[in-house]
Amino acid sequence: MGILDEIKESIIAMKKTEAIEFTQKAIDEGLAAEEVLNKALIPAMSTVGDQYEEGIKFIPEMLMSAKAMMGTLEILRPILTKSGQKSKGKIVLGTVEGDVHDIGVKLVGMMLEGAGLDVVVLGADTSKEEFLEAVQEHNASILGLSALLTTTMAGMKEVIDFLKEKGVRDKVKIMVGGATLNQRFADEYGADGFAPDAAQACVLAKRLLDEQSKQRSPAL
Ligand code: B1M
Repeated sequence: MGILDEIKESIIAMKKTEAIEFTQKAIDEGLAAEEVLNKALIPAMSTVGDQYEEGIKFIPEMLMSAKAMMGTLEILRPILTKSGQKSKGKIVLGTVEGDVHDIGVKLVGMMLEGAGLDVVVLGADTSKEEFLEAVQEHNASILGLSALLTTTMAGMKEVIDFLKEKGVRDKVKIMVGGATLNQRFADEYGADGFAPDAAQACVLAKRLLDEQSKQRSPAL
């Protein structure tokens, strides 16, 4: 079995220590962090989700695999977050209220940091009031909302509507993402953009920052 399969299988098998060791080995052998992510870590979690649906895994097992995945992400963090660039702008990120999934949003945060943004990750189960407070406190250029459940994704619209009600919506760009989302929902909720994965989130954030700076200082 190749090293990427070893990582993937150890996450699926909920073996955190092994998963971390194999990830470190892969990096030491010269594999790119993105390759480890896209060919081992993300496919592992996708298999875990399938096994949950098939009744092979239950919530405690899904959680143990998630912990193994988080452990491997800590090995990749210094590589993914290294940017060497001056801050391009600030983004506040979090998963909406009622949703405990935070691996994706943390990963997106690491990649955005690596792309040169100043990132504040609020984590999972974040209320609309907490989002508003963080956007104002950090004077964020972008707010990023994540949701993994069909039952929680409408929470994004609640956050956006709340920001409108408080007069803050026009001061911040809003991007959304998460496995259950797509562009249609993003438009319906009134977001400025949707990204299907962390790499696309970096492209989108840069576009939104450009739009934001043009709006804040329009050409004379
Ligand atoms: Co949950 N879970 N889970 N779970 N879980 C899913 C999401 C599910 C698809 C599994 C399945 O049935 N196949 C399913 C949702 C079905 C649906 O609603 N359509 C599900 C369910 C049902 C549940 C519970 C309701 C189960 C229950 O209690 N009966 C429950 C929910 C509790 C709650 O939130 N209230 C639950 C609980 C859990 C655990 C706690 C055990 C654990 C989460 C641990 C944690 O996050 N700390 C867990 C896990 C691990 C999963 C799966 C297996 C993996 C999720 C993950 O971390 N993926 C997941 C199955 C799956 O996704 N296929 C599943 C890896 C991560 C890197 O990807 O988060 O998609 P992802 O993020 C991606 C993109 O989506 C995107 O970029 C990321 C990187 O590429 N992205 C953004 C994400 N946010 C973004 C934001 C952006 C841009 C892009 O801009 C701001």
